[in-house]
Amino acid sequence: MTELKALLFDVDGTLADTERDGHRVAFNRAFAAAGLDWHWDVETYGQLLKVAGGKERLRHFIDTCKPAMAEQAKLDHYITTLHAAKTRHFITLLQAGAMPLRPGVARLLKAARAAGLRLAIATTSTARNVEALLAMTLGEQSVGWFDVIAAGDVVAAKKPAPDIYIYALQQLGLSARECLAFEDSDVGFLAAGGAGLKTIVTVNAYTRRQHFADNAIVLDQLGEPDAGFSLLSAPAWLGSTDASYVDITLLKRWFTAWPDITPAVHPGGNPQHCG
Ligand code: XBP
Ligand code: MG
Repeated sequence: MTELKALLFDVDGTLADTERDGHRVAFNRAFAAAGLDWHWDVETYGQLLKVAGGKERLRHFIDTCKPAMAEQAKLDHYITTLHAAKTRHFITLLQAGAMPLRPGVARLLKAARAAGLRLAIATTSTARNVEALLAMTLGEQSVGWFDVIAAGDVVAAKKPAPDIYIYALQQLGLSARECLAFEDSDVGFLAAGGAGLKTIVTVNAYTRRQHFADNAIVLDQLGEPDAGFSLLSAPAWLGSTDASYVDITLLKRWFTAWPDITPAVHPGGNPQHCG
């Protein structure tokens, strides 16, 4: 019987609801500071989220909506500089307390540590953003709770490619069969599944209507003892559950019953928008 040894967490949308009022606002503030008349409203940003990675998202936006700029020399350098400014704005928003952890996250992380489970991060965002979020919400020492923080450009291929999860597993020295992953989006679910990871999805306003494979456990949140989750989608093997919040006992029960998964494949393609 394979033993559960580690939990791998996505960050944006999973640990905290960081996209609509965090990253999106930070992008818009960086655009304004750069003298650009670009503004990503909530709906447009929701479309752009199909492209993981802030720099990749900027490049996609320019290629599809700002063709005159797309031919600009040193565009990659321009994007990198604009993205660095955006990250500074994001950190400022974090430090103002704009992005608390989602329900159940702090409780589950602490319970996992108490149960001797290892913790890792697998995110498209930057390590700097992750460390700032953890320090702001759980204290500086919480960065050390994670054996691995696999973030951003440490891999070339961003989610939905599985590379960031494969890298995190390699750094942990564990196989996917010994772990569980937590994600919020179809892009992230495909990345984790592509690495062979059984994945629990906690959706949010941007991802609630996305489609997840039939083998996904989809919740509206991890829940708390006094505020339970809603089970939005579950594989047949899960049957009925009287649980109302995700704790280590429930995770181990699901992990033991979970049939081995076949890696999911992303259908490919990027969204059109230019709102
Ligand atoms: C979601 C992403 C990130 C953020 C923006 O990351 O795709 O790109 O939207 O952060 P996660 P950066 O994998 O944690 O869901 O601008 O730092 O990329
Ligand atoms: Mg995410």
